Amino acid sequence: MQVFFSEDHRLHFPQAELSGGQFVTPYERPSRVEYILRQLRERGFDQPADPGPCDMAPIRGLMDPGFLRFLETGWDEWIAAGMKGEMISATNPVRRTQMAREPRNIDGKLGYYCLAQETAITAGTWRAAQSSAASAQAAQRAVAEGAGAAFALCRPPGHHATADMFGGYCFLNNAAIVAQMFRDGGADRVAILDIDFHHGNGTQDIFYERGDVLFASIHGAPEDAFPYFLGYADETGAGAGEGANLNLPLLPGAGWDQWGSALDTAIARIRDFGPQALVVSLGVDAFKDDPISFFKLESGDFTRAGAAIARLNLPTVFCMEGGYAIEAVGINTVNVLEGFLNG
Ligand code: SP5
Ligand code: ZN
Repeated sequence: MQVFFSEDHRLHFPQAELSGGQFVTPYERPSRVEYILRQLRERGFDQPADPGPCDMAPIRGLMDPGFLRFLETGWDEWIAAGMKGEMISATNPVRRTQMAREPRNIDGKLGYYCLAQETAITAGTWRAAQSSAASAQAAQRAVAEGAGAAFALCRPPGHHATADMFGGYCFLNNAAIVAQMFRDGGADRVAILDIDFHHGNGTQDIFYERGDVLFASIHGAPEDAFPYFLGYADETGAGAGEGANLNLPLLPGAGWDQWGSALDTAIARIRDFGPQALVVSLGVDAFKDDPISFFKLESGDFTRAGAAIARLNLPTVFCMEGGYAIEAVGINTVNVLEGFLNG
């Protein structure tokens, strides 16, 4: 399986994450990928290939122009305004406020485009986000050209980012970009399977009213888990997208019995949908020792998940998402890929 990865992820390394009322070292940190690279190497995967530059055309087609402008120029504006720290949002549009007017002030703009304050923007964030999307795009091209599957070792992750908001450690929605590229390349229907512990609110939102991209997600129930305000089972899609959104929320403590059976449900729905390509939002934060999550998967369960996904027999792009039990992130990620290859 081809692997795509850019060293430019290192340009995004905020010092601060607001967590439990304290600033902590961000859970989503550069060293996560070292553990994944090491497992790939030790277990005989191809040397990761550099993806080359990010193609902004498919991204501009999917994302809000004001949001992209903000990501591109926000840091310079922030510094020019005399701000001293990382870009951490303090004021957001909420119930009964204006949702459609971008403020002129950079602090206002930051709040306008932010969906969760744990995520800071720094000088190199935009370039890192582009390099992450570039890996996803290179994986898509490889699969479109006939590779059965490819792994995009994306960092920062993507599935919380909407067309017009960043947060949940995400800036550009890599899985959504890949799905759209498959559509643009001639696939009539594309499925996205999101196995990250957190609900992929951004991906769901981007495709919610579309019937050509199925989104299926297994995640911590929104009553109990980030991103809290989306991910309920009764969100089934709207308009042309009615029936093309499947949320499988699970309660704290869910292990393989429940998670594996939710995976079977998601896979059955994907099979019924009849897609020509599959995108997997591959988070491994459903692991039992994950510091910010509450499922109980064992490392071996990730191998079983990969094997189950392989039974769909579809051209597949894996995009890396979350996973914060740092020592186990590589093992669990590569278990999914190996389970897929042997499945
Ligand atoms: C890609 C991805 O996995 N993003 C996850 C973003 C989660 N952000 C906030 C999580 C808040 C959890 N707080 C737990 C505190 C543990 N001491
Ligand atoms: Zn996650």
